[in-house]
Amino acid sequence: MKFFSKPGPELADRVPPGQHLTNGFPVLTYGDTPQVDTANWSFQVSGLAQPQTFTWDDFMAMPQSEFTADFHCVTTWSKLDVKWRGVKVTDFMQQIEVDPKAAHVMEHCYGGYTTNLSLAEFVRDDNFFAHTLFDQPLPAEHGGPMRLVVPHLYAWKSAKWINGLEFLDQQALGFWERNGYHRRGEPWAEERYSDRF
Ligand SMILES: Nc1nc2c(c(=O)[nH]1)N[C@H]1C(S)=C(S)[C@@H](COP(=O)(O)O)O[C@H]1N2
Ligand SMILES: [Mo]
Repeated sequence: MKFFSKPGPELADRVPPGQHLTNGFPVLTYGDTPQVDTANWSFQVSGLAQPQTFTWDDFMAMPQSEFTADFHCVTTWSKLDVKWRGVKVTDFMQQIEVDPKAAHVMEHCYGGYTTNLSLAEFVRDDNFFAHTLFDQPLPAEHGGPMRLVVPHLYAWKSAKWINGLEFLDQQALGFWERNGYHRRGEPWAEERYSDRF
């Protein structure tokens, strides 16, 4: 059986250079899968923003949206048309007060994983917090109960088990970014590895 395929011409313009399509949904986790239930889940806003803590119910009370997005892992697999449900980043941003000096964001997770992006890359219409995958509660191995999805960047920016955002005036590096991966990670530009090594 063939799991990875070369895209046909009709899909080729959706698959970034050096990527292959997969029909399954591989799990890519560094370390153990945290087990977090929604009753104990909490989400912290820190750094250059009004400090705030959100519960699961707080997130469920925000506007809920459906998303279909392509997913590109830097290890060269891409999955097209992943169906999610959750909260748009732009809707979430209505709930918080960010200092005008903030220009970067660090995503924090249960388990200690971090990943960074600029505020402009974070606050986009196509980014979202996801709690549902293909009409099922987001499985723990895919980041449940809640993950961020940033479709326009390599998937290591899509933090699983997300539990906080830290707003920063300067760029800081997250886990993979400190370990040789690109600070931005745009798949169409093949920003895979850091140029500092
Ligand atoms: N907390 C956390 N988030 C993470 C990771 C991780 O190891 N820990 N791996 C990243 C990487 S490299 C990828 S490709 C995607 C994979 O998501 P998936 O396991 O749902 O396919 O999650 C990203 N988010
Ligand atoms: Mo990845």
